[in-house]
Amino acid sequence: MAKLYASFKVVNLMVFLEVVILVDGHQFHTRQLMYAAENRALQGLAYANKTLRSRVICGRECSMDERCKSFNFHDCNKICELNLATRREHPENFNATQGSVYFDADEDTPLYSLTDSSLNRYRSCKMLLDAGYRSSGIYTINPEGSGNGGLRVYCDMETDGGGWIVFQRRQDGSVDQDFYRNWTEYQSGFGDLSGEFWLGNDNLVTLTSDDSRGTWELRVDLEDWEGNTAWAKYADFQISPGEYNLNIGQYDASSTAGDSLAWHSGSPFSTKDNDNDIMGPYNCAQSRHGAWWFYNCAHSDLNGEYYPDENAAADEKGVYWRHWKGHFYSLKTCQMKLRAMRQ
Ligand SMILES: *[C@@H]1O[C@H](CO)[C@@H](O)[C@H](O)[C@H]1NC(C)=O
Ligand SMILES: *[C@@H]1O[C@H](CO)[C@@H](O)[C@H](O)[C@H]1NC(C)=O
Ligand SMILES: *[C@@H]1O[C@H](CO)[C@@H](O)[C@H](O)[C@H]1NC(C)=O
Ligand SMILES: [Ca+2]
Repeated sequence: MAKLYASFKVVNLMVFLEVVILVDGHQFHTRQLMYAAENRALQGLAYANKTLRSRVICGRECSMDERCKSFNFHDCNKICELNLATRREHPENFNATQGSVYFDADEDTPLYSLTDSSLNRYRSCKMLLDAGYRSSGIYTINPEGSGNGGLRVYCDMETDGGGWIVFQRRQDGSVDQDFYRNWTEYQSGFGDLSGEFWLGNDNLVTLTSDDSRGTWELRVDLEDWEGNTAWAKYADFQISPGEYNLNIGQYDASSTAGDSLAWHSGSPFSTKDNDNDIMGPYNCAQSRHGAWWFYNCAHSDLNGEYYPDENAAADEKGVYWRHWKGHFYSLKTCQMKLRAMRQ
């Protein structure tokens, strides 16, 4: 019968495991070095998950189980994943994943490390995608003008080639009436990046600021209550400082949702407490319960009230995209996203 004991030290990027094996009273010492690749994970090959305090303890778990060929440790949630295989055996599953570290016994593994200094260079989800980050999720990017801490964003790495910064999402009404908000809230953004949110008009200005004019595309993804989806795409997306005017270029003619936004191009943003529409004292934001680039009101209002079904919105207060489902149909889900075309 064999027993395993292990002790550890962390030397830089390695976990050093000293394993003492007792076989029928005889002691064998083996030393195993585990090498780290930062901001990487081998995905889809875990046979066990545990919540553990550190990467070192995760390494101990791995060393005590002979099935374990490598492990991932996720710093944010302290999840330790023990894997049945290595990155060499499954290179297609070896993904860039911000905030994770991957370990195995291969001394080339640190060559695949993605360091913090390289992360700081990524100005957009597209740059992260090009650097090998293929999983959708929350990342920190560092667009020019975003300050030291960078900007936390949700990257959609799957839709239409990936690399999209999602800046608006509705999906279940969990923030419900909460999209009927004031100017300051739309300015700074609100909600939860993994659920419903608005990223913030100031952030949109920062991302699409002057010298990057013409370098962003806009995509809108919509879903109705029968599971049908549609999308619309535009070139040259920009939000200007001040009143956050919407500027969009060419509508992509292969889009399936119809064009319910070009009509709004050039218009300033309006909220219930900051009326910039062209309807005089009539306040489109208040009558539609939304916040949008209202003109003489709207062909679309994806920040309208969230209804639990399609029919509730006979008053045009819903989440709608007129050229797809009409202005009385309140959609089930929608997302708005932008992607860098060159950087
Ligand atoms: C580990 O956890 C993730 C998500 O938390 C889950 O998707 C995966 O199936 C789990 N794997 C195992 C082997 O339990
Ligand atoms: C990891 O990458 C592989 C290959 O690109 C992909 O199939 C897989 O879905 C990725 N894993 C995750 C969690 O995104
Ligand atoms: C905007 O809404 C927030 C949250 O409800 C509130 O704290 C703030 O005072 C409001 N600002 C204005 C100018 O009404
Ligand atoms: Ca008005």
